[in-house]
Amino acid sequence: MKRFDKWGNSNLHKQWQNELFLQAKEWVLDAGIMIRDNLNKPLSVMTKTSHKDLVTTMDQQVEKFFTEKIKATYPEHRILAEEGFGDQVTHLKDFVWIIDPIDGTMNFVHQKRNFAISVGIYYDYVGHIGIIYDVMADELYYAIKDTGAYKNDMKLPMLTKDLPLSESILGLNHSWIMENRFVNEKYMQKLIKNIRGSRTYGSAALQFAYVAEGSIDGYLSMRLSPWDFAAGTIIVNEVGGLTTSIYGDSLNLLKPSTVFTGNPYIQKHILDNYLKVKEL
Ligand code: 2AM
Ligand code: CA
Repeated sequence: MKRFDKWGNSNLHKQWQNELFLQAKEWVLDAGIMIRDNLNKPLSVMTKTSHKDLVTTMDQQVEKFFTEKIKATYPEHRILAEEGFGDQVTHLKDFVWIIDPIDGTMNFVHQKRNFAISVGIYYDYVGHIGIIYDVMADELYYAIKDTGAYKNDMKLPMLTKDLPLSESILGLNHSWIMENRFVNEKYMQKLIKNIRGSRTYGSAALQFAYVAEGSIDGYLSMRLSPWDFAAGTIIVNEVGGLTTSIYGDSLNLLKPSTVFTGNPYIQKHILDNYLKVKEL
């Protein structure tokens, strides 16, 4: 059992921040091995809110792995996790781990790739550690607050400030250009014409990681839950990216939300010129 009493109410000490990161990283890599080792074994797939919203026994097994490890090692830490093995989290005082055991479950089930483990660690409402692990590509994206973001052991450069829209790639799905309840689709169709390309990857966490590494320049979603964006916002933030709702508000880590993360220059430009929101 470990305690972080030394931290008291002050900011995290770098040494402890690093220790917590190393522990979280080890568990994430172990969970990745567990998933890869079981990839071709029979899987129970269940639907949750709709036929598009899937959960498998592997999502549950991985989440249980994390909750058991965290509870045994850091009993005072709380856990907000997708499949319900964590705690009822109503505030982000002290330590909270926000976990998606498999982000992109549909990809996991149908494609056996393009899914990720996402772990964000918050302390007194501030995101300190973000880890996104592309399990099949064995690519670990991570950030520790104020020390930068990394892909494996390569430091990711800060995002460029003067990116023209005509050279930008956006991650977004087709619902944005169809009639929808959030935004005027005509402006979104114009946006698609003006950018270089669009992509749909099916994993929110991976798209945050891609924004951080600059392989896409923005990512839009109409509804994400805290475990989908908890780690990603920390990583994108460390390279100077911006993450807000589509209304330009900062995200609440305890509620589902629309999400728009991206290069700071185009994020603001698109918010102001293309996201013509409808009154709810
Ligand atoms: P998940 O696989 O962990 O559920 C797919 O478009 C992306 O959006 C995935 O990252 C998926 O995460 C996330 N998502 C969040 N809420 C969803 C929902 N209700 N249905 C489908 N995907 C959802
Ligand atoms: Ca999930």
